[in-house]
Amino acid sequence: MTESLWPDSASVDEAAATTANLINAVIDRLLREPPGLEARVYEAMRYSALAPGKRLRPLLVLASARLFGVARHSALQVAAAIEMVHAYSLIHDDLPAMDNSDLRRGRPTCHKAFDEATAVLAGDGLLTMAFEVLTHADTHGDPAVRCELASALGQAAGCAGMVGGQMIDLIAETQTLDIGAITRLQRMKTGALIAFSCEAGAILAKAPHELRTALRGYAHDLGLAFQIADDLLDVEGSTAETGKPVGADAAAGKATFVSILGVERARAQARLLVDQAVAHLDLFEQRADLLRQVARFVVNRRT
Ligand code: GRG
Repeated sequence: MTESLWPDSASVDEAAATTANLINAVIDRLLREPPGLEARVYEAMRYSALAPGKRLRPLLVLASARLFGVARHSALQVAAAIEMVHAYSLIHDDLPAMDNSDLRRGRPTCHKAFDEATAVLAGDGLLTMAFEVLTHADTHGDPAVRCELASALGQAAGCAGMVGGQMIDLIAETQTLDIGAITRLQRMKTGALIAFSCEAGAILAKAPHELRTALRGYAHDLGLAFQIADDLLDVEGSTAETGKPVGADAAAGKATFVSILGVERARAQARLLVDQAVAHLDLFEQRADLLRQVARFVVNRRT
């Protein structure tokens, strides 16, 4: 059971450290390099997926799965699959055709360490493997649950979610968006995968509708708070803290929550969203304390 992953009294830092170790071990196992020439794409996938990151999405999966006593192996497989999708999105986002970024997670980006074609393939490999993992019989005994996981991830990562949001983001480089359009963009680009991470435990547990709705409400507010924190870090953070170039949004002339609201109002909005996110968890009483802590961590983070 997921209960045994960390003690009830674990702080968010302890739970995050445990999550990182466990998820890295699962990804390491899933991405074992084969002997053939295709080993190069595995090497690039490992380079990006195992690079040091917060593992926020896996932490959300494990914390939500724990609410329902989901089997540890199922939760870890799903958490690893989501982290692989996240790693794919970062690889493709950094490509010259998109953000053209040289630094990610404190290291040269995948296309710099390898080459552009290999980076495209590494992203493709991670995305497709995530679905292979979710639909593997080993992940959950019930085929309907596996099907629902794959369908929900497809919606979150695809054109109705992350890919669609990224498309709008690219358009935002040449077209000014208002706050409503930016909110929708961010909800799709980063919020959808965060929402799936929070709901995955409920899907695995076949949890009742009202509990899933509560988690969705939490995730919705958390996703926007996360994005505002990211925008604030782009203005106030340093490359040493974030492991990626800062000031990129302003340099690209992109409207963000911070450019529209200003630093103070954006910070206040992020705090308000966290309070709202936490309020959605009342139904779970003290069992959701870790998710409450994660919400606070998301807006106070410096990385
Ligand atoms: C290429 C389809 C496609 C999508 C890319 C997620 C994304 C869409 C782009 C990433 C660009 C970016 C910096 C978005 C802001 C929010 C975000 C996803 C930050 C990175 O996530 P963290 O902070 O990173 O969780 P770590 O490295 O800690 O995992």
